[in-house]
Amino acid sequence: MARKKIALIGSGMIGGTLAHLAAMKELGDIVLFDIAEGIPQGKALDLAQSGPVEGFDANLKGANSYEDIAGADVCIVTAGIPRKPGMSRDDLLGINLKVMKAVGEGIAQYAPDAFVICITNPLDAMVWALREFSGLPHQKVVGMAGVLDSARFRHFLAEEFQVSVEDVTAFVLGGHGDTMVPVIEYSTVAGIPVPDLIKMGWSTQERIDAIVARTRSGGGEIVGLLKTGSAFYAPATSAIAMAESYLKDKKRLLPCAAHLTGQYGVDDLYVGVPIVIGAGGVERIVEIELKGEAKANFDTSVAAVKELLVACKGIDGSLG
Ligand code: A3D
Repeated sequence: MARKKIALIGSGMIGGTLAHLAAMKELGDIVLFDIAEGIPQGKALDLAQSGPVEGFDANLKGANSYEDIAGADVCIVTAGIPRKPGMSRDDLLGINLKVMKAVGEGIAQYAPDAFVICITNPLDAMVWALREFSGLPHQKVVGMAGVLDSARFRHFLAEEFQVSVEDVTAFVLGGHGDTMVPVIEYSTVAGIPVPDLIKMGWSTQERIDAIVARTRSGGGEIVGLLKTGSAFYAPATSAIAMAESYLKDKKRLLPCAAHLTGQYGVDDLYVGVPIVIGAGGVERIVEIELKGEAKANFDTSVAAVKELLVACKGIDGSLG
């Protein structure tokens, strides 16, 4: 069987890390694409030279032309600019919307059968716009945010409970932004829900509230520390988990930004919800019952995503 082909659109911090992970996991041959000349070629060569030491077989190629992504099975999009300190994800809107137009058209022309994972911020608006510009089926275009936000929540919970991260499951739903919704009722240690652990004296409501708040501003915390860009290791790992589920038809249930058509009372928006990713792309949208505060937070989050789409449509009339 021929190797799969993975196209990374954007070869910056996340793009390079994606290439490294995809090569180490032997997910397929890799094309690093960027508008910057030399960067994708340099990263591809550097990574290829790590192959003999690591023992992976993968062709790595750097490219500045969309022709090179032809026939890709998976495209992971990080093209654009990342947040700088003091900049909100929404400030990025105008610049990255233009980038999504170019990327969407490139994918439509050269890799129309690909499973596309968008990472570029502001995520929920960019994945929607990328789908519109590319014209690909909705089930083949998803956004990465929930896996990362949930991983941050899991990391903080594992630290709080002093247990292995492996045994902590967590759900962060809604938009990727300050309104994201860490759902504590569905977050567990080996199946024991967090509210039960609070009752058992493992933590207090106040401490969990602080963890929820830290998760919500998890990206900003890293931007503040790095000063020159945003997180890239965990975002790349999260997108690779999604790509792997598609390529290997693993049917993992992961929180991702998916296109909703009535689920959760939302129509024609990309919002973070649990989905099953398999060979068909988004094979199922899982509708869990959200109550009380979680429901209110989810609705606030949806309203924030809607506002972003109105802004996108204002900037680019073709998105009407
Ligand atoms: P960075 O290292 O700047 O890489 C972006 C790359 O995109 C650069 O190499 C640019 O040259 C390239 N680029 C710019 N315009 C184009 C274009 N038109 N076509 C092709 N390539 C282009 O950024 P990064 O890798 O750190 O982050 C990439 C994106 O991911 C940013 O928008 C971040 O805000 C976003 N991000 C999202 C999350 C989520 O959880 C959703 C997390 C972290 C970062």
